[in-house]
Amino acid sequence: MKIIILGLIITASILILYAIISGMMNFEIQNTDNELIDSIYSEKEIFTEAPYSGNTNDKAQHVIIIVKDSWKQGCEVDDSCFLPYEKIIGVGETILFVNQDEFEHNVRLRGDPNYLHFPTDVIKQNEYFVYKFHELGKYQYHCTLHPWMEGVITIR
Ligand SMILES: [Cu+2]
Repeated sequence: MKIIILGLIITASILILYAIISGMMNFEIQNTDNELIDSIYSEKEIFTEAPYSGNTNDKAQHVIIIVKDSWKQGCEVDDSCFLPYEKIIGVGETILFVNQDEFEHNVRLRGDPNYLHFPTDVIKQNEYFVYKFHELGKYQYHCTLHPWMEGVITIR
């Protein structure tokens, strides 16, 4: 009987510890995005918003990076053309896309002829735009100039 109770206490402790650690990790991931977003907004001599871009004036909550040298084929091998490759966010949340490559890129959802940064057709180096996602779903997106550049956004 004592052994069973001891076992339960140990199991509960491990579960609680796991919850605390995973909670801290989530916080860190969120925090990393926030720091990057703040630096993109504040370093105006480096980063500029693409003209007439995005579908919101809300501050960005999440970031997707268009990775340097993704204009060259090869980044698709380890899903590193857009980072993170898959982004999971909530309904009504915003993502800032920033182009860290020297080449121009665009972002288009599969099956949608409009750019997310409509009506601007390209995002230049160090330009960004912010897009708000209103509907649940799993969205695949790509760059039409470099079709190997793909990513996934999940809204839940
Ligand atoms: Cu591209």
